[in-house]
Amino acid sequence: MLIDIVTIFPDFFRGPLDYGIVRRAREAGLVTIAVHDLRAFAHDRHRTVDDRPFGGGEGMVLKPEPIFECIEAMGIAPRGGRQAAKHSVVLLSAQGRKFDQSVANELANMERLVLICGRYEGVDERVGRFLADRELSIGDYVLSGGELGAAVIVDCVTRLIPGAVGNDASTQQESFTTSELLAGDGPNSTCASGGLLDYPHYTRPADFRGMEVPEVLASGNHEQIRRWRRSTALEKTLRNRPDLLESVALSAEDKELLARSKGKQT
Ligand code: 9D3
Repeated sequence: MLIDIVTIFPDFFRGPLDYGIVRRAREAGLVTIAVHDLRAFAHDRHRTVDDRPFGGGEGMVLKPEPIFECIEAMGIAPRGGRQAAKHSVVLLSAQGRKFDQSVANELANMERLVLICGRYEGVDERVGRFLADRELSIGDYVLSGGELGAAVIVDCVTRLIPGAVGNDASTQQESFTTSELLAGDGPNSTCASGGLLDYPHYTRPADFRGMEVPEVLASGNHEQIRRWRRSTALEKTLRNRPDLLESVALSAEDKELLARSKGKQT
């Protein structure tokens, strides 16, 4: 997969994409990340990429010409042929649809993905309407620009490329993996899955400054461990993300475990 990032801060991406799974995926040739300096597509002496908003108001707006010309210079399919070519052009903006794991799955099927980073007060609307295929936000908070969003999307999408993560099963069972993808591995698996938050993890020492690991985990009783993990995953989801419980199919055992934990809530 080829990922192109269009930004006025190309140096921003020295670092965040050079670690862990993304680094290994790049080294293995599973993904190539090309960072493009938008200012290279400005025409004037001052390499201007922004201008004042029509209609007045605060701040500056990224001009359309450098962005259109940058994408046109990259050999991206025209909008009509994007689906067939498996190319996708994404504008990162605070006004976009919210990025989530199902959007990540769609983007991971592309052969080429272009991420345009917004800056200043915004991007000329014609970029979103006539050049990009979609406009994405990474969440309901105000960032200074799209660069962090692009880094988030690169990380999330790269780890979905087959071979990028050592153990294929582990990507399939993470929190937030959509339930469709979990067909064949129902909510009774030992890993928290199917849209619940993950269960708590512990490693040695068994007693750290008097903070003890739950006894059941050292019991060797795999059925009890499975029930404890499912129960704690349900509890944690109820406490931190009750919205997730609404779109998850709970088994009879889940309902029993939840009812029991609701009785002794801390
Ligand atoms: C007056 C309204 N502005 C807030 C000060 C709107 C605004 C403009 C530009 C808000 C944010 C930005 C810059 N943000 C992004 O480009 C951005 C973003 C975000 O702010 N939140 C979540 N995801 C993203 S992706 C790009």
